[in-house]
Amino acid sequence: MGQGHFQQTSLPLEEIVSYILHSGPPSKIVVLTGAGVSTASGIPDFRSPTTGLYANLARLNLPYPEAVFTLDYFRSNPLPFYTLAKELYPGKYYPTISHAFIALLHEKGLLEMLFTQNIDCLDRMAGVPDHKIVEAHGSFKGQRCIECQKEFPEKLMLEAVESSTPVRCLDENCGGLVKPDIVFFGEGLPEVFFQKKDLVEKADLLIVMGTSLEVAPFSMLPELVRSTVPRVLFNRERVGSFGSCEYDCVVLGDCDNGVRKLAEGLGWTEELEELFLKV
Ligand code: CNA
Repeated sequence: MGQGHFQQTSLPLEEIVSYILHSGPPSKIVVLTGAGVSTASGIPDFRSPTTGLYANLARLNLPYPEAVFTLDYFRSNPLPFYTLAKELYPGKYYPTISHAFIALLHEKGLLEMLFTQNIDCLDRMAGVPDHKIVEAHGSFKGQRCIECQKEFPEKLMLEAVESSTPVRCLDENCGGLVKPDIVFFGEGLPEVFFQKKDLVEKADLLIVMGTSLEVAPFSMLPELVRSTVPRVLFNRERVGSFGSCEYDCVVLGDCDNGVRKLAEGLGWTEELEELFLKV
């Protein structure tokens, strides 16, 4: 949604601190994340103007940047995807303070669910357990043939990604290309996304971090919260409909700074920094 179509409002962060500390406390916090929570770890996002992946894809000779994540293009030329996969593959990067903050919410019994668009598995590495994460766009956790859907061995996938060499299904009768279980444009989201999205409707607090909210249907999640529920945005830019609701709190800037401010208000600084050092 374009900015300026509505009166933009923002609650001060102190109001959120006091809501968490004194109104219950809210036990159902839902967190939504995107690539921006991982940029501080060194993984580029998609859409940041000069540092994002889309701004740096010229060397891959793509017809348009998103082509790298479309099945039709992948079928005709899988090399650009494998080149990018090498950059994004888990194992080279470490969680940020924002990931640690989500893990801390879990430790405190306040995290209802994390919905992430990220495919980097850094939330899990920070200590958020599997059952509290919905990877809306899949992840590098598994891989399969795009034609017959047969699973492919992880070790061979790792070698393929390391050498940026596309691999094919081990079934000789098929021979389809193999890709990690990340969701391409035009593919359906994992069933779990639809099963769990009612948790957003029931949330007592929504925290959104590091996403442009450009990709549907994920981008619709912030619209599902009840009208009296506060929504907090930690992002470098205002996105989606943030600022249009009475209980929105918009904190512009790096999300690591935003969560540190929130943790400070809550008196959690020491625990957060300790948890961050451990991950
Ligand atoms: P995006 O469209 O690139 O948007 C990123 C947003 O985060 C933008 O609004 C930036 O301004 C903002 N941002 C960047 N760095 C920071 C920061 N340090 N602090 C605060 N805000 C910041 O990425 P989305 O996640 O919204 O788009 C959805 C795509 C991106 C998903 O399908 C992902 O799979 C995909 N992606 C994931 C990764 C990853 O797993 N780390 C990396 C790159 C892309």
